[in-house]
Amino acid sequence: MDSQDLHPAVETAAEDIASMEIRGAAAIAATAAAALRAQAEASDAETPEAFRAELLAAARRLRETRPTAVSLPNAIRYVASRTEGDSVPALRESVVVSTTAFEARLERAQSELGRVGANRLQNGDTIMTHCHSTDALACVEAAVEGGKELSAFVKETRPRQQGHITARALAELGVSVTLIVDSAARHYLDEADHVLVGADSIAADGSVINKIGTSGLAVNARERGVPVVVAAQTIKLHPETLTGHTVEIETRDEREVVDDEARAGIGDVAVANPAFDVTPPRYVDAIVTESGQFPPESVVTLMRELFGEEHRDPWLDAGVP
Ligand code: RUB
Repeated sequence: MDSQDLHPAVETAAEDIASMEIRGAAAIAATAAAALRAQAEASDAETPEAFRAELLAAARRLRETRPTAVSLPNAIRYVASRTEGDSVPALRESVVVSTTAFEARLERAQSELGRVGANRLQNGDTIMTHCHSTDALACVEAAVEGGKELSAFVKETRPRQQGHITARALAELGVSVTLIVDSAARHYLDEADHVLVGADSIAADGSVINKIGTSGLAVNARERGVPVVVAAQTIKLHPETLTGHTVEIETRDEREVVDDEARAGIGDVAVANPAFDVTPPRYVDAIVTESGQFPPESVVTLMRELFGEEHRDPWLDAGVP
């Protein structure tokens, strides 16, 4: 099967994820699950083998869009490991059931981790945020629902300025928001009680991979004595790092940093645009998940529990038809 046989919903989802129309690790995972369901529901495959081949092609197309957010392969892994049956209708039904269960689980996990994260926030606290994370926002939402009043320094987050989304969302929750340029973060850290960020991937050693700039913020926060809290559902745990793999850091279009006209004005320079960076565990105080709060160094225990020692991607590993 080749790409033109993919269901349009898969192609649209892949394009929306690649262009960041849909962005943020949790939303990417939910979109991938819905696209797999659309592919399964619309399939006119005549044999189970043909059906599986279609799903495999859809999974590959979705996975190639953004390499850093592990929620995407984890979503595919979740669905693939539950795709079973001897006939096309049975296989189709299993994909519908597992993708729907996956979406419900994502939502549940986010509100559960929100309640855990909210316990760290005291009435009158000030947080500092980076990028836009729905997991981090869930902690604030739960704290506000619990009657706590909060303030926030919101980093704008160059180059795509996802901080604007965070600023709007926090203001709608009734949080008192101050939007700042990224380079003002250290200046205001003395006034912050917590740095609260999300994650795209968490490695077995407790390293946190999140939007570029997170690691610098964490190092500054450590120097200032401000705790760094990472809100991340367990879908962000990267099972392949248990066996020594590293997390690929996505590099994006240089024009996100500087447009062609401005660049021509600058002259002959290189431009680099890495989308994410790695914060070593020593700069992270806590990882808040739906299963509770963990020091980064102990997240490996949770990973082993959830993923076991085998980390095959049934649809994605080499050799699978
Ligand atoms: C988004 C980003 C977010 C994480 C977590 O980067 O770094 O902090 O994805 O988000 P981008 P969530 O805008 O490049 O996708 O908590 O919503 O899963």
